[in-house]
Amino acid sequence: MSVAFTPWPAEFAERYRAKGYWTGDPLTDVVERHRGAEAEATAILCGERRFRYADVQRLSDRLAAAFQTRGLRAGDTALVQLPNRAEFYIVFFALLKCGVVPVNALNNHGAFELTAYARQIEPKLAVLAKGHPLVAADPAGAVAGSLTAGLDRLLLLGDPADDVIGSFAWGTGEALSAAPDAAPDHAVDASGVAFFQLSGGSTGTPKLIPRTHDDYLYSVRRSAELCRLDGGCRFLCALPAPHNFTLSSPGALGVFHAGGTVILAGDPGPATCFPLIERHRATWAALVPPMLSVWLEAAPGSAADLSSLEVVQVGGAKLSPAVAERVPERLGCRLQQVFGMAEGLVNYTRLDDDAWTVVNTQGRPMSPDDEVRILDPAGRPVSPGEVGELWTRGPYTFRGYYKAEQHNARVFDDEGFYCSGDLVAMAPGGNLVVCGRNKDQINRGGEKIDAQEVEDVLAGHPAVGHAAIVAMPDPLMGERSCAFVIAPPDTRPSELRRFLRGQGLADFKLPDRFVLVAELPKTAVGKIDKQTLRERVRHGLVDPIAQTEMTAP
Ligand code: AMP
Ligand code: DBH
Repeated sequence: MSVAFTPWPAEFAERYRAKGYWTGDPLTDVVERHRGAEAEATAILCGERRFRYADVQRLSDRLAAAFQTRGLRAGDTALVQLPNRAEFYIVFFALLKCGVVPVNALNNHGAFELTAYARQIEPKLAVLAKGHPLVAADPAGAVAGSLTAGLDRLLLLGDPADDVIGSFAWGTGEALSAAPDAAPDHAVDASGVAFFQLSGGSTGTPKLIPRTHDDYLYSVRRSAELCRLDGGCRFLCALPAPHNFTLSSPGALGVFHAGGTVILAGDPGPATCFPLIERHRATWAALVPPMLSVWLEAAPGSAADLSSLEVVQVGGAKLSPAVAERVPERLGCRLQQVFGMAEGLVNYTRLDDDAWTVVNTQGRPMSPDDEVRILDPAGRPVSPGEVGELWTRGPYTFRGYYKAEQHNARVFDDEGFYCSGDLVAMAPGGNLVVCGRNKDQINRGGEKIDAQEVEDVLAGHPAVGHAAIVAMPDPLMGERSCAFVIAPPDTRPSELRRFLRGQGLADFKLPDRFVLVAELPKTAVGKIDKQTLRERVRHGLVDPIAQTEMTAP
């Protein structure tokens, strides 16, 4: 049994294998390759706990065997939501080793997002931390009922413990049992789906991205090589661990591949991260632009010794050149810009690029076989330097969202190129500059908000006639979200916010600002004219009858 996905056409698969991109190794190879003396090196630092490569191997083997004992089989799926703890990787590798395909939800996703993912994958297993709101709300097993009828195994992770396996318990309270030397019994097909990555989305329904062992392992290996990682790398993982950036660009998996150490941070703020950098002599960190700005403000007055930092990577949203310029002086290290997507294509500025390129561009594709087209609305290539829509295909760019035929028909062309919805221009040297976006999405400091998804939930409120959500420029976050809502003038924005929260929507998706309006502008064909709304927001104009309220940042 395996999970269905849209494969690459045979001639592409053959080429990617012939060129050595796809090796047929499972994604767990990033830890399995470290044997003998190498396996004694520190793979993960998590609070006061240290895990060698040998520990990660043994623990994920035992956990995988325990999953199999409980009846989980290759081709089953799992829904996982864990904080930045070593157990995240141990669970991830354990699932891969028995062919169970996970969705790793971000820790700030709510019941709304989890339910939407569960509906699509119909998981047999959910792995959550003890005290998770879904579990706390209904300990008697309603997680199964609220997520999906097919869920019959719930694994809960307790407090950090010396005995990692012992810190897990089944939802029934039964301890997880696994023999000390247990190992899974399953041969992995590397051309099949390893796990689902999450898309930021722009169509109302969260989309899942099937990533194969072959394609993801290539993206990890190539990223680690491009970033020149070696066993001395100590990577501070401060953004959510499952995010494509921190997982694979080169992220924790790239660091594992190179034999380095992943230092886990519970949050990306300087108060948490600076002491960790000093204590563990961290050499690399990955940040989104707003957090980089916070670090740049905090660094000069901080007593922490940040001198071990060699590279700070920034991605997820557009970094302004003015902020980028300050990195070497304030943090005493190099900057690398990373423009990636969970769908595949990742662009990096190179470590030896000139200062102009590093400050002003979002880098270039990592693979010689990444194909990029920048097209005008008529589908014609734009001239160099002109802005157009980014289309791409390549050895680690997917060929279709999971169970989304209609949407796939819209975002892929006949040749298998995927339209990312980003507006980019090609700078000298083949580097891309992100200039905007052609998708109905708000990028709130790297966190993507699907406008239609929030509009649909909002429309469920009895007082709301219609809602349209657009981006609102913000000096720190880049963008925040502004909801124009047709509702009676006495509607309280705080009530709308409470309603959205009550629907289990992730907090970062709650509109930062509500504007109540009598009607919404329409385009000539009668669609809501978001361009006009964006103009209104940009010029600080709101409808005369509008009621607005700002939320605290
Ligand atoms: P996701 O679909 O959630 O993986 O988000 C990928 C999207 O994030 C890209 O298509 C871009 O819109 C945006 N993005 C990622 N990195 C950057 C960057 N360095 N600069 C500008 N936008 C970025
Ligand atoms: O925003 C992203 O999705 C992203 C950013 C940087 C990404 O997927 C990546 C690097 O791989």
